[in-house]
Amino acid sequence: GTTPNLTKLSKFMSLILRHKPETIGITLDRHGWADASALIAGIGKEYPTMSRSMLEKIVRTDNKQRYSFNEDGTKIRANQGHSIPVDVELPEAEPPRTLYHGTAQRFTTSIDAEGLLPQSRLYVHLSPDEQTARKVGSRHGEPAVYLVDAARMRRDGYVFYRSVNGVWLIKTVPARYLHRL
Ligand code: HQG
Repeated sequence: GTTPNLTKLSKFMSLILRHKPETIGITLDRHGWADASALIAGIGKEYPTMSRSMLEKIVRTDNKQRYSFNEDGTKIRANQGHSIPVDVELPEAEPPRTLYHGTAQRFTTSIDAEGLLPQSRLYVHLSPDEQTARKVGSRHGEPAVYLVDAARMRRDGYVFYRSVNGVWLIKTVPARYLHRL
């Protein structure tokens, strides 16, 4: 059906626009933009149903609003989640007093010792509510959720960024600001 197909295409787009553009022989500029026509042509080699209208539909309907077009629609990028070092011009933002991080239970010993590290990505990803965090954690196994004392981090000078799709990003979260729920 149409819906699972779009999900599959969106997953493939995440791989290309966040991690491995070389998979389809394209590059990203330093702000993470890919040429939309090149992306469509590249994806089309693996998935012949790919088209401009399908790309627009994916961007419009993606359940986490993962992608954005530039103003004239010639370029496209992922809003967050990159492992390759691009600057998507994230705005600094004032976080709510508490944020959440969902992870797997098996990572908690390490997190309690080292705090949250970005691992393969550019930033640690934080969620605005516990339920979202639990979902994020479930991707990795039996979930565990941490409360992040964002108010105290702000007082201590940490900078938070908010991606256009509402994900909170920060370089690291030392263990002293974490409380396991
Ligand atoms: C864990 C999805 C051991 C961290 C989601 C996480 C998100 C540590 C894993 C976005 C650690 C990295 C990102 C430490 C952190 N020791 N483990 N010191 N510090 N970790 O996938 O946050 O659907 O790179 O807890 O919704 O799970 O792709 O990060 O479990 O927004 O759009 O290391 O990806 O969005 O895993 O997910 P990930 P994440 P999309």
